[in-house]
Amino acid sequence: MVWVCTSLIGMDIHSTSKNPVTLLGLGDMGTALARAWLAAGHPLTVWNRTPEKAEPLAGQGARTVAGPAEAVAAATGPIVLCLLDDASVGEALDGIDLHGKDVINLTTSTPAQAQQRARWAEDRGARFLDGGIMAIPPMIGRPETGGYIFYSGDHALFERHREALAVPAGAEFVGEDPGHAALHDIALLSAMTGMFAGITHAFALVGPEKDLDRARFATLLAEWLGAMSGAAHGMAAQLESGGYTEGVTSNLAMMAAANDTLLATARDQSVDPRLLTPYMELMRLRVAQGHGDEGLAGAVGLLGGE
Ligand code: FVH
Repeated sequence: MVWVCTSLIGMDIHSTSKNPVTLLGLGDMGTALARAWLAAGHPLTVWNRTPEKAEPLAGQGARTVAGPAEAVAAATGPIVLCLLDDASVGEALDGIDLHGKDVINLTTSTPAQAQQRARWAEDRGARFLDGGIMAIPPMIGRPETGGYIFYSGDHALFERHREALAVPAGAEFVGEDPGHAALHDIALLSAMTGMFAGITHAFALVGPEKDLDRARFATLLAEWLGAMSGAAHGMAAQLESGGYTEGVTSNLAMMAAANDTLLATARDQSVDPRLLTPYMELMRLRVAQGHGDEGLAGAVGLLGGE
């Protein structure tokens, strides 16, 4: 019985000793992050340029401060930035003493901006991690949705705050180069953009068909895209080995020929093919270079970036 009581007291102490978090930026994403940390019992200090956005969080237990300098000065744990863009980070923290502080920037940035922001923070005596959020606000604080955040930069800093960082979404460290989280983030968002372009074209194709069940079509579309997304693994293996014909089941020459059927159908349905043609042009070029027996990996080099 004595042991049980001690154990319960121990649990109690633990639950009230969560790492304090300071959060600058209470837009849609910042507010979702704030709610997740509050729900998990982390003491939270918040600041937002437009102070009214902090009021509901104050009612839920957050401490609000009047300005970013006050928030930073009071911070004893991670200072998380979730602002509109890199320029707003510079504006919000301009002239503020960051010496000895742990700065974690979840604002979407380019890899170059993230690297530059890391140098900027370190020049001011701060430790720095950059993050790229792979989630939308309703996914925050709900692990079952599969949202996560890429982190890169100071690995020791990531480990120090790992528990707090894992509260809003999964925490995935992708390297000590501070630009790597943004690189992963932007690469995945770019792939998503291509996918949305394909979905847009598909709905335009079936658009005039009055008797088509769009909900059923959407299910088929999502399942097909899911099945085809496995091609990423094959491309990665070929790019690693340099053997672009290894294990090819659907070669480029066949796909380029099928593209003519895709374009003819777009024409018949009076659909503008502009979302597809740049990629088809790349495939045609690779075939014209004599690589019709390859899969899609050879097209990567045509875009540069090597
Ligand atoms: N929302 C989403 O779906 C995406 C999911 C993936 C990651 N993004 C990135 O997260 C950053 C914040 O996004 P957000 O959704 O919170 O954006 P907004 O609701 O527009 O809020 C923007 C906040 O930034 C503040 N702000 C803007 N400029 C300044 C400035 N010069 N100085 C200080 N703060 C600034 C703004 O303040 P206010 O307008 O309320 O006064 C908001 O707090 C973003 O990088 C996304 O790409 C979200």
